[in-house]
Amino acid sequence: MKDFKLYVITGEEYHPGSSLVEVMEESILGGAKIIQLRDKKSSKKVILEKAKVLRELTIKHNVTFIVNDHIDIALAVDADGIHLGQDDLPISVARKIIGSDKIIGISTHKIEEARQAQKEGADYIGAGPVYATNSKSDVVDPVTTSYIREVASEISIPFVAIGGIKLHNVDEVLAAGASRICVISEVVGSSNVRGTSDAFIQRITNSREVNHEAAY
Ligand code: 3NM
Repeated sequence: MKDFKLYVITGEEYHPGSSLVEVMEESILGGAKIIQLRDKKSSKKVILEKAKVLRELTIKHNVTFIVNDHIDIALAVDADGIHLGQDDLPISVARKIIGSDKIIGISTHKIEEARQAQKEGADYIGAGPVYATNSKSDVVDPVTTSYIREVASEISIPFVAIGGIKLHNVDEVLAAGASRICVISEVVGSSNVRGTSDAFIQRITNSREVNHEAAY
């Protein structure tokens, strides 16, 4: 998969006055290179419509598009990949359905899950929640930056740090070894979505330079 710094997940409850496409486009204009459609409440029919709109948007901006949970919807709109939870279909089964060219990501909350995901052929993992978050129900306790350190030192596939990450704490997540950040509320709930995305990109870029990582 292509490298990226900022991955933004939809969270429509955070922007009641603005449309999904408007907010996600602003996040892209601020520098997000991966967008994920995550909707735990709507019917499949409604999620499919949102997926079509976001597919169009992400093609327009040459941005990667991932669908959370619904492999059938990901296939129907030709998304770039899917994101799974620990209780979803195993990666091997998802891979059979979606094919070898698509991206499969999975949320992990402990190192054993991260190792397993890598072994099973995940393209990337989520590592979190680093901090407390209101954006996910039945979430496990915060894993803290110590989990980020563990993943950064042991896991070779790309990982995104996620969960409660804000501009005020992102530097410590980056210092712990993350080089890709995933957010919902801090970006999509911002009164300046583009500016907030851009601010994340600056922080990630600075951290990568300090750590002598390849420029993106
Ligand atoms: N997954 P916010 S935490 C969708 O730890 C999601 O796997 C998590 O939202 C995990 O940036 C999370 O608003 C919510 O905290 C992230």
